[in-house]
Amino acid sequence: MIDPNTIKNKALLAWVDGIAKITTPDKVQFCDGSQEEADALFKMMMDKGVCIKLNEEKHPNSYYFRSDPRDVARVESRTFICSKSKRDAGPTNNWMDPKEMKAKLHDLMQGCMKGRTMYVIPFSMGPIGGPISQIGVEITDSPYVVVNMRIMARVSPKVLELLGENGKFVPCFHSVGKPINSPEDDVAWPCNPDNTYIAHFPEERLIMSIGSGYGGNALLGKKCLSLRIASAMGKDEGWLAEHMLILGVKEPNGRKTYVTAAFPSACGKTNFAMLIPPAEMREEGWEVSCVGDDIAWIKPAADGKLYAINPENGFFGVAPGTSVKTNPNAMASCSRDSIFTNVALTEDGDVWWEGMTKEPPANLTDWKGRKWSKDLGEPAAHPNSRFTAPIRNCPSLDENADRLEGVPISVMIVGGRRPNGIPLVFEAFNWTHGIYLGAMMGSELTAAAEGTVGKLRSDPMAMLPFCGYNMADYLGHLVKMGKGLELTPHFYHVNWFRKDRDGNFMWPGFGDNARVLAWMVKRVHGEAGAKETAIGNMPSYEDINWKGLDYNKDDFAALMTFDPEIVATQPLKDELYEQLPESLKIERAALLERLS
Ligand code: OXD
Ligand code: MN
Repeated sequence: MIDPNTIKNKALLAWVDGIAKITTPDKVQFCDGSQEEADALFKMMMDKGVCIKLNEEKHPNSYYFRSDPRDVARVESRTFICSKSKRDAGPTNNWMDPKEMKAKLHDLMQGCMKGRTMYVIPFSMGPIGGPISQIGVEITDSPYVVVNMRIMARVSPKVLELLGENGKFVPCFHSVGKPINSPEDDVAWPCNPDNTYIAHFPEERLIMSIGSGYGGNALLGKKCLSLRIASAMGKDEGWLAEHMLILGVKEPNGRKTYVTAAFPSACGKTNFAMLIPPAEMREEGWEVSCVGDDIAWIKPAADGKLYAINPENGFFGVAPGTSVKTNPNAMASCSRDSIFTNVALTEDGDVWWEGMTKEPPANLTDWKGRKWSKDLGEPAAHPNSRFTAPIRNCPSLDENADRLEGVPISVMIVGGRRPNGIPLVFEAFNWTHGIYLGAMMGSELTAAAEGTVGKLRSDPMAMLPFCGYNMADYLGHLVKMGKGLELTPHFYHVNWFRKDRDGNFMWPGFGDNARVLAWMVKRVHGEAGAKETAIGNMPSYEDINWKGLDYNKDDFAALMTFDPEIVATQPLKDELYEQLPESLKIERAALLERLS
């Protein structure tokens, strides 16, 4: 706990005071992010039946939460960009006039924290004091948010020291929107689904979220600050906030190359970020290390290269499908000091989810708190159930993950879930062509996203739900960012999810994706071949390291074909396409010409 009398930043104190007057909490607590503080909060929540401490032997220092079944995921339909002009929010965002939104929120905020504690969380996205890092302060009435934020961000009194008297921070207001007017209101997972708003004011660098306590709706450092607000900052200040993982590839000769990759939600970003190369490649000396699994902040440095940091300090990973087989590093990351939300509970006080083991253990309690059996016809863990795990637990954490200046980026990857017509990998001819590929990205929807399962959704740079301003202007900013660089990263499009006629995946994926990474890295250093095609440069069979994988030449040839009709499809909304920068329209014309 921080003594408010020690806080020098007047703007912060005035903001907290103003919010407290409107929301009328019982008390205000300034958080220091310490273990003692978290222990006290967990104890308070356990005493109230809000969470369960997991079996200390199986998952030390870890806790289990179940949400209200109406509050289980990000709600894109309730997420708004409130720029002064509608045009600046663009054709892909929900927009509301800032004055109108504030008036609406102001009504909902009246007394909304009654009976609750208001927590004030000073945090840094990125290493504290780093040149790419940013400071935020979240106000919340959810102790669950406090204990998650201390894993996902750097919460520390040092942040306030750095702020000093006049330092700037991004104010992040959050409330579950459920005042305690009578004892019945004091439920385990308070929320207000009928009045949920996740509002962003990019011009003011302000976030206001009310009504939901789950994930990106409530942990405001993540999608709200690190993508929506940061993308708007980046546009004004000449940097990039991307929905990208960051990893390092070490070759047998010891050379290290850093890679970022943008994939839409539910495309295995965490798995790719924590990839372990096949044993035969490891024996040769290949290593992959993790810098981050979701977000990259990227800035040009004085040497004319792009440098990236992971603004986060933890993983908020989708649990189902994660196992010691698919992602041992993720399993190790959440093996202790973690929080689990909406997974299933075993009879000995441990967690389980679909895909963790082939057979579910006996006597599970499901995410809704029911005795679970297969006959229920529903999964025991919610498909969007999560682990919140400290990044320091990741066995493959990169040695430079905490470097203030970030790591130099030589490769950028985009891709999605494409069952048909798109090859495993191809290389863009140049930066602008790469951004074009990112702009035209699409992915098949799975249950984790809102929408129809199996439908292809256009998702430019995987930023569709995360761009804090006009998507067309954002794509233009990306093109521009390549201009002044001494060295632009090589750009690639990948597809791990191609299926054959019988619906089977054609590529093993997971660790074997290291074979694709190895080719990319060699390309960057001018040491691997490629043949030019209409859509980009592609590896031949001989260009790939096949040690330990029996994958024949014909299968590879089939995997690398493309369907010109699918490639030529323009998936963007007409309104967005119209607003695109001319350079991307020229890329499109050139592609159509090459295909004809
Ligand atoms: C996430 C997402 O949770 O992209 O990271 O939806
Ligand atoms: Mn994400």
